Amino acid sequence: MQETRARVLDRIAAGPVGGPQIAEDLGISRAAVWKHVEALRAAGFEIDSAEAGYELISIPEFGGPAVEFGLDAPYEVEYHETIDSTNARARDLAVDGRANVVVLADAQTGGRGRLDRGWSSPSGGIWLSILSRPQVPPAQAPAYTLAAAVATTRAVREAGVDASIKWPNDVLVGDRKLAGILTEMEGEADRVSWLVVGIGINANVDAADLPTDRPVTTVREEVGDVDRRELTQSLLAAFHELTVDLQQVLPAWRKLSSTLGQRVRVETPGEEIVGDAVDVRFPGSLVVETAEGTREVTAGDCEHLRPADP
Ligand code: BT5
Repeated sequence: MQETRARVLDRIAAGPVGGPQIAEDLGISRAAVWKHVEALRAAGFEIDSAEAGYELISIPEFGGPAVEFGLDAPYEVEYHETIDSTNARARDLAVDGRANVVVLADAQTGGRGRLDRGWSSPSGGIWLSILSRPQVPPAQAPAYTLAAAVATTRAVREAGVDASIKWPNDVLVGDRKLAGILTEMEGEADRVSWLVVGIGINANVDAADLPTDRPVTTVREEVGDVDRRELTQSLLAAFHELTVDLQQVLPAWRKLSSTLGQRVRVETPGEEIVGDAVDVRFPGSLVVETAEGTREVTAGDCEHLRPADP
């Protein structure tokens, strides 16, 4: 949201406050205040103008201004009712030189998973991509994926969903997938140029509208519909807080992961590794004890095996 408009909104939220008072405090004209109020109303903020001045009655349920209002993280939020892919849009913004932008959508028509897989994104979900330019080497990018999984898991747990993380980036309830993360970046040998962390949460959607090739679930199925604005704000605040100091990520991830202690099969680009997942190491590799010794796996698809599986 434009900075002056955000300040007008903050004043009204702390109100009731008269237009002339806002104009004086912010050093703008009364006409400008009125224009900002009209724009806020058009964005869905219900603002009463009574004798005591402007009063904030309600905020929109979802959308860019709604998520930005009261957000405890330094992101601008660009909202789309429908978009092909928030990751694709965030990449375009990266090329334009932007940073600290969250692209958020109600629905995606071309949502993407890893390795060119598709990602179903019907209306009612939380589909978002966080564009940032962290001053770190590209090798540390996996820590952001783990941070996103932690932030997502914390946020959905606050909403009452019993979620945990399957290495590296799946948020599951039991063995059913609730959310996925797709991290993309561009960088040189020693520094990330831009990083896009895409997070898709099956929030207020029916599981019947999602693919059936793997077990899936939604917040709606688990606990009923959630306040998407609150969930998104909580997720973004947690992600920001974790990524300010990446050393916090692994301890937080270990606490929320269901992979550690499990027998796993990891499909890596070159081979299949089977063993016991014993730890995760910075910036995000999985340590697996196999029959041939200890392996550290940096990327791949992980499957939890039941003890009886070969
Ligand atoms: C992921 O890929 O889990 C990463 C998903 C990232 C999606 C977000 S939404 C916002 C942003 N914009 C984008 O375009 N993408 C990101 P992967 O681990 O490869 O899982 C993909 C597989 O999950 C598919 O092949 C399906 O089997 C399954 N799948 C597809 N849609 C799903 C959904 N909504 N919920 C659960 N599973 C799904």
